[in-house]
Amino acid sequence: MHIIINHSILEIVEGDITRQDTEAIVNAANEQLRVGGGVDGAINRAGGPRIQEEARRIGYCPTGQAVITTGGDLKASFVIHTVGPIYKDGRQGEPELLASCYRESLALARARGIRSIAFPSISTGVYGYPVADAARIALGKVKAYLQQYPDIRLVRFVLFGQEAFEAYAAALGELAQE
Ligand code: AR6
Repeated sequence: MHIIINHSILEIVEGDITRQDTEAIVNAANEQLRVGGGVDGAINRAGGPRIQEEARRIGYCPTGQAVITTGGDLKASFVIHTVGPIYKDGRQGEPELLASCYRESLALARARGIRSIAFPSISTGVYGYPVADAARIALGKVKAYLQQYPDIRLVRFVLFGQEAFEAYAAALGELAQE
């Protein structure tokens, strides 16, 4: 399922982000950039130790920001690590911080000349962000970015499981109507 924005593709698929052949994939990291569970654990397992070695040298990433490392053994050349907000009640700046994750990840990709990128659903696992709300923010932010900067040609959301996919499909349907 996809929509076209300018000349770029914004698509959603159900699957495993570690298998994607986009130039970069995005990791849902923590501020310490220490290997955790969820998608972070999966990316580090599949990509091997070089990713964590570089992340360790970088050392820290504030919530809402993004840093970049090698993709190690992954098909993707780069991993962009962004730190989503831990969800409390939605009134502690979580929407703005989540939007910032997508904006900062795309800005970093663009600065490196990366033209295709895959995102997981940031913050909606261990960090507890309600997936329907997160989907609207994620897709809305990416759409706005691609409208402004057409040089990234493909943004793919790789959703883990049917529930996440359906939430993103509903949000993408809403975007397509706008
Ligand atoms: N491919 C795509 N999505 C995945 C995969 C995968 N292989 N595995 C899990 N997901 P989470 P967060 C989905 O918890 O909420 C870590 O410990 C998952 O189903 O990975 O931002 C970090 O180190 C969910 O929809 O990230 C941090 O401490 C989404 O990825 C903390 O978790 C995000 O879930 C970050 O929590």
